[in-house]
Amino acid sequence: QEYTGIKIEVTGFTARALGYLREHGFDPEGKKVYLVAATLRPETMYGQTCCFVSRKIDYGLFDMGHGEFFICTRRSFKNMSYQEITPRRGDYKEALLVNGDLLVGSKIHAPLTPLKTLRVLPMETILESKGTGVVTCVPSDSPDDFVTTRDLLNKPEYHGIDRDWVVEDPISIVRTDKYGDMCAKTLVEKLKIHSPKDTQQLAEAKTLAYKEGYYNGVLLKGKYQGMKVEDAKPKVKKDLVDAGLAFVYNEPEKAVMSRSG
Ligand code: ZZB
Repeated sequence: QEYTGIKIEVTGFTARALGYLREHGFDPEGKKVYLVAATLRPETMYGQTCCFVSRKIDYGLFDMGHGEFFICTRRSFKNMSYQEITPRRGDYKEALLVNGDLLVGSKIHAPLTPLKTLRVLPMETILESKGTGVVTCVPSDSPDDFVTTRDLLNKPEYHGIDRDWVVEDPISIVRTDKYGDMCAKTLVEKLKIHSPKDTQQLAEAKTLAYKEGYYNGVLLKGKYQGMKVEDAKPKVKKDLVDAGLAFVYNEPEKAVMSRSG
């Protein structure tokens, strides 16, 4: 599986996170710290509304050299370390472990989205065994993201977040004849998906959204506006990589298999 690793800069840690980091000898002042989200849909980065982490995951903070740090699962950083992405081949010792809970509420800056400042929010269904354990939220085109966002808006206290951190409206970025400008919303309603825990229906919605978006979608935003998704996807990806905002990251076969049991 080939993912695009999107570098989402942390522009403001919460006071709680700052306290923890400093207490453990890491001062983010003057450094660039990135949450690395693994995506299969780089062309949808125009529609990011937040970045998801899991409270069940202890992420590593990894030194990338030149004052840059990555936050992602150790498993994914280990893979990266054998793909010429990190400073030293086979070196995947984190500087520090940071639980996802500490990151929730932090301010971030993500590439291509028109929203200047986004927040880190919790997603319970993130798998530690896939990608980087960090998921960028595109509620217009990802049914999982749409449903999780709706759940956060409905029960902010339960989720231990400030409702203001959640962007209410998805950004339309891809149009298909079948599902309109917000395929995730359309599919979630059509399949009557109520909760992020409706995993089976969500998997079905995701498959339909991938297919329709890829083969029949037209991009509505950015430099390649009006182009078919199929054609725009590699171009957006290349632009992001060339600008140093993303990198290509491969997930070995073994890890892909372990996620289906
Ligand atoms: C942005 C995005 C926009 C995504 C979209 C999808 C869609 P897959 O197909 O099962 O390999 N993801 C990445 N890592 C994880 C994880 N550890 N746990 C849960 N979800 C994860 O899934 C890859 C996609 O699932 C990734 O691409 C990411 O969300 C999420 F419009 O990034 B995506 C129809 C889907 N649309």
